[in-house]
Amino acid sequence: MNRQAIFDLERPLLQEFERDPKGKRIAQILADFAGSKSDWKDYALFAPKCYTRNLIARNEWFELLLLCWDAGQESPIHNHAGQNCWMTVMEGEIEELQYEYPSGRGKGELVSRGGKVFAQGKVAFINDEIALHLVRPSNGKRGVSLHLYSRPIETCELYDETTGTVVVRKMAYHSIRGSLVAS
Ligand code: CSS
Ligand code: FE2
Repeated sequence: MNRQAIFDLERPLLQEFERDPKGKRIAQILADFAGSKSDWKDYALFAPKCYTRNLIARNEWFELLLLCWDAGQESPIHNHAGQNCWMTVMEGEIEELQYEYPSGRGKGELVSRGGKVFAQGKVAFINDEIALHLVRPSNGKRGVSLHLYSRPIETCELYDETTGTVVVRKMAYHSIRGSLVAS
């Protein structure tokens, strides 16, 4: 099997959004990629402090990121700035815990909707109409996931689980197309 360059994923994804802005075939394109041989490991960079966000491609339609989660790392509970988010598992297993979007802001404890574990090659989908969520690797092991946001996300809201308090966070990259970003 030929080794696929991860950067070559941008073109078929872009063609799909130009064909269908809702991206009906996006999940299949990502699942096929997760099952193929690729150079994605060259761009999977971990950090001790926090999971990393490594930019693979960005254009007017979407942003494609490789997220690397060391064992024990997790995202805050967050929303997706009104955008659609697809997540494919490249390595390990990734757990998603969903929470209800509060009808009022800062209105106390968030309501949990439970969780789901995604195995390698599986694709998850979320947006603000579905839920808030927290993402982390499962089974005490590290994990890598490929995330597509359409359209790109500049900021998102973080929610405190016990108080429902919201803060806005500006999204940052750990690396861009393989080059570390100065912090
Ligand atoms: N939205 C989080 C990852 S979980 S979908 C992020 O982009 O950092
Ligand atoms: Fe998310």
